[in-house]
Amino acid sequence: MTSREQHDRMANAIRFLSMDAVEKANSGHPGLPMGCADIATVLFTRFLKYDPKAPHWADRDRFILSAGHGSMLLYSLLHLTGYEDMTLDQIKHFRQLGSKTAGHPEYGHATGIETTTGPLGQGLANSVGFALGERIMNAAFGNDLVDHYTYVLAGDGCLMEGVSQEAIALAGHLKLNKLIVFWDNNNISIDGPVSLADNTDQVARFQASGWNASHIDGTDPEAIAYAIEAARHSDKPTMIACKTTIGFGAPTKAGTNKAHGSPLGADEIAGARKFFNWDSPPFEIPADILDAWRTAGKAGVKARTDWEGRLAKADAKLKAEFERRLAGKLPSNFDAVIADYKKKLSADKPKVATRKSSEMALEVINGAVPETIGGSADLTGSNNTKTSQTKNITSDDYGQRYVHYGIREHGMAAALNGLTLHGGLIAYGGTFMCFSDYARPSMRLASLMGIRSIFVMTHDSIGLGEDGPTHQPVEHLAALRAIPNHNVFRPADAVETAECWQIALESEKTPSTLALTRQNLPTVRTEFSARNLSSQGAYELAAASGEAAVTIFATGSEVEIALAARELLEKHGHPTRVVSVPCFELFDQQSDDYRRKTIGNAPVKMAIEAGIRQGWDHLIGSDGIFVGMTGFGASGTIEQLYPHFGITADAAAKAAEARLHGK
Ligand SMILES: Cc1ncc(C[n+]2csc(CCOP(=O)(O)OP(=O)(O)O)c2C)c(N)n1
Repeated sequence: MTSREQHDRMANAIRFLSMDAVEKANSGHPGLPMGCADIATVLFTRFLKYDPKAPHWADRDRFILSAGHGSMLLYSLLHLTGYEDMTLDQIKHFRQLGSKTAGHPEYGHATGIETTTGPLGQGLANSVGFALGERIMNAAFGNDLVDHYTYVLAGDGCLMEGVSQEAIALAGHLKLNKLIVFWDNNNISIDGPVSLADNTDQVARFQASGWNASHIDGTDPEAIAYAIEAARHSDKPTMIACKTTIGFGAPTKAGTNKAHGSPLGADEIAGARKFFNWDSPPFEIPADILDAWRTAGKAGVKARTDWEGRLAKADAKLKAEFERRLAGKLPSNFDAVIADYKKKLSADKPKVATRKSSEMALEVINGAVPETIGGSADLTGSNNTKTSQTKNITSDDYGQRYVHYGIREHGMAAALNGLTLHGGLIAYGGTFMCFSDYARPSMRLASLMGIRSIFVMTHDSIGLGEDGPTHQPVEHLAALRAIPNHNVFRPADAVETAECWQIALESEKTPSTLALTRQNLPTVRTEFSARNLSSQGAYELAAASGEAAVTIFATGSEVEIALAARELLEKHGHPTRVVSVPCFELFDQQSDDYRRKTIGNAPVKMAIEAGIRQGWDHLIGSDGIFVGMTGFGASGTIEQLYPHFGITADAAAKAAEARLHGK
């Protein structure tokens, strides 16, 4: 049991490392670590189950710093408790290029960083996925292997962001009782007191969403411990409103926004040294305090080795399956399953919407890959995300595979990231493509983190018809393609859809978006190819009858139009080839040779896509012909809309001929 004095000195070690690192970097946020040091110390010395020597231990508790600007709190904790890659040198190089101690915690930079945070609210929203992932894995593998908590530290900013409400409501609904959130209730944000912009009764708000919530003194270690203990035995998620002081200990800046996001300055730090009676020079931790921290960091070794013992003794099949899933590897027969399915599709030649093709592919995938977790933001019947294997996950039954996320696209996308990061699961979720805008902040973070979240975006163009321009994506393909490390797939038929799903599942370090149609499309890949042609990003689907005069590039629903335009042009004596382009990003990764060959030298290059032109010039050149959208869509039938916007085979063929004739 740590004495109060010992606790204080341990907490002060966090405070001084944070102050010193921000000071040396000449930028950063000292206020949060100084205010929350007591909470962090109690959690990491008395409750959190972790082992710095085994940072990836599957059954560790997760700690998520949702208020990512307070990154020095996390870096200090990782250093003090003995994470090997979080050296003092890293702390001294806080925010410097190439260091692990980035401005905000970045997943993959250092061990112990469970998710990338900084965009406020994301960590909190991820945590719903983490906590749900724990319950799902627990249901699959039992208490012996999976039984851990998810702790979150969130600030006023996290709670003000809209995504927090989506997350809180979902967690309350699913009764994720092993989710414990500390709210750094310090009344201060950047502009000044929180009351400038918000007067929400946060405790009442959480309670209204099905949480336990109560106020405590966030600087009183016993109050913190008592609240955590109670939270761990709760049947609901818990929010602990911790009254703290931003920049606690800084003589004039504490309790003000001046302590939020800039170095305190030499005078304030000198004052804090006096206040805390801390006479060590910058970056030096008194040996007894460092020892105490390192001892705390070893407390989880027994729990970890006990767990390893249980895993070693587990049923061999269960153990192998657990390890496969945690390693993120697909079942060994996966490729064969997809190949068989593709063979069948090329023979059957179904004429279905790609959202339906996606459901058909998922029926095969979900049968072969037990770790997929499906879901939709209240558009299940439209997104076709549910299959025979995926029954509803409820607060009474986490042993199922489908999440009704409610009308919460952003919360869903953030939860998908949390499920993915938890490990052992492959999570996908659907909405209308137009509402990818509502999910985009989390989609971007999936790309930044390099994780396998999968976003199913149906109703991917004006082809959705009468719902009109509010629902018709126009710029969304370009906008999503603009995100680095994000595979945006727009398959043309059932075969390409199966291939794109296969790539999405196999892309362990890249999230995927599947853009899928509402309208039916014929099978264009009528000849079976064992190779995944979509994995090249673009490939010649139909060759020209002679030396190509025209190359038409198209994606998704417009491949059918491109093929019809080709027919017309060929009939008029213009050899024309069609290149299907299911994924820009993958095409960009091909060899120069393949790219050159696929783009070809036809004098006329044309692209057909029912979206905006942006991004296409790198295939068709700035002088290429683009048949697509130049503004918003309209409400009408699909049969009216395509001709209305000039996206037809006839219009495409005429445009190509005009160009061939020099007009
Ligand atoms: C989505 C998003 N919007 C804005 C910011 C910029 N920002 C960083 S911290 C902050 C204020 C946060 O206030 P609070 O959570 O109370 O943190 P504290 O001042 O207590 O450290 C803002 C607006 C951000 N990081 N993320």
